[in-house]
Parts: sequence; structure tokens; C-alpha cells
Amino acid sequence: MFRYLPVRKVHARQVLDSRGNPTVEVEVTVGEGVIGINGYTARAIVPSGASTGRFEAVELRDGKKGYYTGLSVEKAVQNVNTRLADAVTGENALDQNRIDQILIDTDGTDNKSSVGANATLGVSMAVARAAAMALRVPLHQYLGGCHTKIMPVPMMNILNGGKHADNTVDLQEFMIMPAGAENFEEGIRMCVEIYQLLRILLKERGLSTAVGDEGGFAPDLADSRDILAVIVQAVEKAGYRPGKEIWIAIDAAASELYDEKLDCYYFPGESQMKGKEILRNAEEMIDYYESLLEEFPIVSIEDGLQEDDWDGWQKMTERLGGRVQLVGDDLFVTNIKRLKCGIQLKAANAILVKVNQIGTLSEAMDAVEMAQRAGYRAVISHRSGETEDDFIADLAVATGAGQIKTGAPCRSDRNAKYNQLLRIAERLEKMAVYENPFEKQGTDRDF
Ligand code: 2PG
Ligand code: MG
Repeated sequence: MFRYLPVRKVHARQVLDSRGNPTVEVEVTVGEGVIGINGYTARAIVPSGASTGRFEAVELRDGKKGYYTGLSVEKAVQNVNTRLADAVTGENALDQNRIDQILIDTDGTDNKSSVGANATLGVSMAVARAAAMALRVPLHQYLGGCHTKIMPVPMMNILNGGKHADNTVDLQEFMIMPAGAENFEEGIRMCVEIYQLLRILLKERGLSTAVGDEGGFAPDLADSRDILAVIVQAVEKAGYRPGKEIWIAIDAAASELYDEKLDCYYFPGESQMKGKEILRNAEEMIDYYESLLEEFPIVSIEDGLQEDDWDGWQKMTERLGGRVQLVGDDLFVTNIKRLKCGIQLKAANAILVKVNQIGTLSEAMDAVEMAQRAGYRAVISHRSGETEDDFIADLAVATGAGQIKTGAPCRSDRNAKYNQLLRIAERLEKMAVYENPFEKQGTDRDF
């Protein structure tokens, strides 16, 4: 059809994310022909994290006192409308790698601190979407090619803690994974049923059923065993077998618990509930996870240790990597330099991929590719601050990552992704592949 699809217009504006904070929305118009008739306009909105890693690309915020609590993104919007628009206008929207390289070069820094990763990412995603639209192919197929068919197993965060909630849960995320479902649609149904039963179980115990930033419940529980036990109870009550159909994944977000002076992880909620200081060093953290693994059907632990502790990560991978997925989020920040280092050191065995950690689509896809080549798994992920933009749903299918983490089945910013995946599953019909990513891990156990 087209070989040259020029970018005609790039326009950004400030909109709001799920936490009510400003974020960047970009609209890109592409069109064939000299005068740009048959134009196609697509938009993309940039997400934003709360437990952000130190090595992430820079999210440009204005920091104006008393104005949107300092979080406005007017400079980033301005950068899109001037520097980035000038740089990509007239370029071929079908050449995503080149578009992204132009964005990287226009910024000119190592961490996108000049124009902002929120500025580059908005353009990068909107260009891809506009190109897909002009070619009249679904976004996942445009990004992944004609062979695209792997549906991701959801990691549904049904119990929120850490920086995502105002409760006493220290570990940030407790997620369920319907890896034993027949297909994606069944997996969604199982998760929803468990989520609704968890609400009832928490209520029965007189605990809060208010939700955290990612739509999971945020009760005042503190002991991980207690939390895992109530989740297992909800799974069983829903009629599913833990360790056969449903597994559990944890995101400890350990960089947030780490106390540099003490070189230890401090558990504030558990300390408060138990009336004594609960501190664990790296070795004890690994012991802690090991003991939880024995008792509960846990298949995946993300950010089990902090982002700088390569040594600890190596040890953790040596001890636990054979039987559990160890996901580097703050450790790798979707950055192939850090991932390469991890692969060489045998630290972790999977990467969390968040497009805004790196700032362009091509770089995020490079990270998935590098991981897969090295035998590492990749999990496509949302941020705690999200929007109605469902781009990552298509990206998860396009990359064949096989796993997506995008919150509870609650709040439209989370369900936008699940709903888009339901549409993709319907489109793929019987061609869709839905597999348990952990089969080789020997996770099929009785609990
Ligand atoms: C994480 C994410 C998403 P945030 O730590 O994995 O769940 O949280 O976007 O706040 O970094
Ligand atoms: Mg994380």
C-alpha cells in the first residue's frame, strides 16, 4: 500500500491521569499524497509511576509551586509542539525505528531529560497508532506482524499496598494469574470471580474494601501470610484450585522499603501491627520469599530486592530462580544497558516492560527482544498512574510476551486494557494462543 506515509502534524495537550495528575496527550496526523488528503489522526496518552526507579528516563514536570501541586507537564507539552514536532514532521510514520531515533537524537541526553520521556513517548506511541490506522490493520498486528497470536496471561493486582495505598500492607502488589485457564476470556472471568469474592471475605472480617491506585483492595493487613491466605481462600471459594489453575505473583517493590543507612529493608506496616521494628537484610529477604514459596502457590516475584543490589539479585536468582520467575522492574527500567548487565550476571530471569521508563516504543520493544533472546521472560506493564489509553494491550500481544500486568479488574483505566484484550481475543478467535508461562518451572503443585 504505502511506502512513505508522512507525519503531517503533531500536537500535544495536557490531560489528566487516573490519580488526577496532569499528563501528556499527543495527537499525530499522518497522510499520503503531496497535499495530505486521506489523513489519519491518532492519539496516545502517557502513563506515570509512583514507585519509580532511580534509573528511569526523566518524566518532565514543571514543579511550579501551588499549581497542579507542582505536577503540571506544560514544558513537556511545549517540547512536543515545538522541538519534537519540527523533528518528525515530514518523516515516514511507517519507519518507527527511525522516528524513535529522531526523538532520541532531538533530546540528545542519556535519560531524555532535555525534552522529557513523557514528551518522546507520547509522539512515539501516537505515530505507531496513526500508521496502523492508515494501513487499516489492528495495532497489535502492525507492531507484531501477521503471525501475532499470543494472548498474555494477566497478572491481576487484587490487593494493593506500598506506595499505591494508604494501608499497612508493605509489599506493593499481590496478584493472581489464571495461567491454567483454557483461554484469555476464561482467565478474565476467573479473576473477576475471585476479586468479587475477596471483597466479601474482607468485608466479613471487618476490613476495608476501598481500593488502591491500581483498583485492588487496600485493607489494613500486614502479615504477608495472612494476605496470601485470604487470597487463596477467595480462589478456593470461587471454585478454583490454587497451584493448578490460579497462581500468585508478588511485586515487593523493595527499593521503596530499602533503608540505605541500615542496609536493610524496613517493613513499616508489619512493624506497626506487631509493635516492634521489622527489618530484613538481603539474605533474610531471600529466606522470607523462600518460606512464602513453600507455603503458597507463588510463581513470580518482582523487585524482591532493591535496584542497586546486583550482588543480592545474583544470589536470589541462584537460590530461587529455578522455581520462580524473578522480575526486574526498578532493576532494569526497560533499559537494554541494564538488562544486558543483568543477563551477564545472571540476575533475575524476567524483565518488566514499561514504555514510559525508557521513553520510546522501539527501545521498549528492543528490551523485550533482548530478554527473549537470552531466555528471560518479559511482562508488559502499566503504571500506577494510568489513563484510558489501552496501547499496552496491543503491545503485549504484538511482542508475544505472554504476560501482562495491568491492575485489578476495577476502574476504567485498568479495564480499558482488559477490554481491549477481550476484543483482540475475539478477533483472533481459535487462532489465539494462551499458554501457562510457568509450565517448565514445575509450578503444578497441590496446596
Ligand atoms: C510497579 C508499578 C506498576 P509504579 O512498581 O510495577 O504496578 O508501579 O507505576 O508506581 O511504578
Ligand atoms: Mg514494580
